This record gives sequence, structure tokens and C-alpha cells, in this order.
Amino acid sequence: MKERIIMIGANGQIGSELAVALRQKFGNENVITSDIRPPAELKSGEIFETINVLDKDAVKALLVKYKPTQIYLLAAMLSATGEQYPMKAWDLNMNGLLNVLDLALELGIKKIFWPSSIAVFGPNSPKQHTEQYCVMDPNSIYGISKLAGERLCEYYHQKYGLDIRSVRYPGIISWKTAPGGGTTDYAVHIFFEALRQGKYASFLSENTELPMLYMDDAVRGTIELMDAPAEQLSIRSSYNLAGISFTPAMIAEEIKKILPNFEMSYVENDPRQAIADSWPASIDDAYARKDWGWQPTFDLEAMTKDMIENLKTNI
Ligand code: AKB
Repeated sequence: MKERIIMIGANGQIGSELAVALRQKFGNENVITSDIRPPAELKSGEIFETINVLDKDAVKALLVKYKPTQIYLLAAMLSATGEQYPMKAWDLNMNGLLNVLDLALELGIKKIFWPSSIAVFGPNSPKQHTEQYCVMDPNSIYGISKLAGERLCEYYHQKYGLDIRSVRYPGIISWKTAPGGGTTDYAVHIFFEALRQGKYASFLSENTELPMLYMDDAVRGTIELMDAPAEQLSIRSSYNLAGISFTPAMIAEEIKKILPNFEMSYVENDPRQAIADSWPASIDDAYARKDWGWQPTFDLEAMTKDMIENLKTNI
């Protein structure tokens, strides 16, 4: 079957890079990106539509116009911004998802990708090698909305047969597109500031360990999950996905190996610290490995090298 994809919320950190990979795989004419605002740049042949995912009629018109076989729903408010605007975060993260799930049912669009996050875990979840199934008591509005979203995805799969696929992304690190409004964003900002200023003031404390993933691995893993035979997938809420776990102190040390004059400092009392403290330090992704062969390729050293090499020429 010829695939045609609509990506909603395509201008964010993950969407910008996932869209490039999907356009390479399926062709420009078969990947339609959309977001609430036009992107900074649109290459010749690329199709983009301005759309607010909360405007259900507009989303319906978009789906009717392009008749996609797959929807990637990436529009969301992340953890840090979510704490500033809890009701807006809930509205966007839940009603955006519900609009897409309902329209997919109505229009017979079977295959959907929707990202969850390590934010679904909470203070009483195990900290190390957090398993797929364990105590989940998120205390950020973002985490609560993602956990509710996971339950909805599984419900729509079991009750209506929608082929929804999802991963719990850790913090994603990339040099092409900046993240916005997340708790893990420091791990991207640090590289920009290391090259621009030679120093960085981390808003997370030096020993705050969080799960992270390099963008190349995140994009490849997402496409691998979407390509996997449906019968191999045992999880229809969202798969744990692990890459690298590190602290601000560890990444600073790695940067210093390449930029020896780099200076790291720490800012206290940032509200993002409490969010980070409620999240796991590392993730057990055994189900993703077993069901669809997930395997990350970048460790901290390889990622740091790649980030600095690319940013040196592109910053
Ligand atoms: C955030 O920090 O909010 C996101 C996430 C881990 O989902 N990067």
C-alpha cells in the first residue's frame, strides 16, 4: 500500500527532523507537515498546511483533503511550559489527541504515531532501570496528560482496532532544532553555550541523572517502530525507550575533553529541578528491544563529538 503521512505539530524539535527522514523515505508528495504556524523554511516540493490541532473541523478538512494512511501527532506542550500553563497544557495534550483519535476512527485512518514521555513516571516509580510496568504517579501536568494519553491510545486500539504506536521519549538531543519548554532542554543548550560563550549555567543540579537520546537514534527508532509488523507489538500504550543516562556534571566533563576551557556552573532553585527529581534516572527498554529490535547507537562520547562537530560548522 502506498503510504501518505500527515504530521501535526511538525515544527517542533522532533517533528522537524522526523519530517526530513519521512520525506526521504516516502517522497515530498506523500508527507504533509502541519503546525499552528508556518515553518521558518519550506523547501521546494514540500507540502505544509497551517492548522491548530484543537480546531477539530480544520483537522478534519486537512485529513479529508489529503486522505493520509498515517498520522503523526506531535503537537504538545512540554513539562516546563506545562507547569506555567497547566490548563492550556491539559487542553492541548488531551483534546489534541482526542480530536485525532476520533477523526481517525471516523475517516478510517488506521495508523497513528503519538509520542509519550518518561514524564509518565513519578516520585514513587523506581529510579534506576525503570521498567515498562511499575508504579506510575506523575506529578507534572505534562506527565499526567501523557499517562492519560497512553491509556486512551491503548483503549482505542483494543476497542476500535486503531493501529496506534508510541514511545516514551527521554530527553532528545539534537543540533538542528532547539527544544522548547522541556526539563531536559539543558542537555541541548549546554552545547550551544559551550561553543558561543565557553561556559554554561545549568538549571539542573550537577548530579541530576536523566534518560536522554540522540536525535539520530530517536528518528530511526520511531520509523522502525512504525515499520514493525503489527502482530509483533505487545504494547499499545507506549514503549519505554532508552538511550544514554547522564548528569549535568558528566556531560560537562565530556565537553571538556573536546573544549578544555569550558566552564560549568549551577543555578539553584529552578522550578525544573523538582520535575527532574520526580523522573527516572535510567530506563529499562526490554520490550522495545524484544518486540521490534530497538537498539540505540550513540553513547555520551559519540553524541558529544557529533554535536560539537556539527555545531562548530552550523552555529
Ligand atoms: C521534557 O523535558 O519535557 C521532554 C520530555 C522528557 O518529554 N523533553
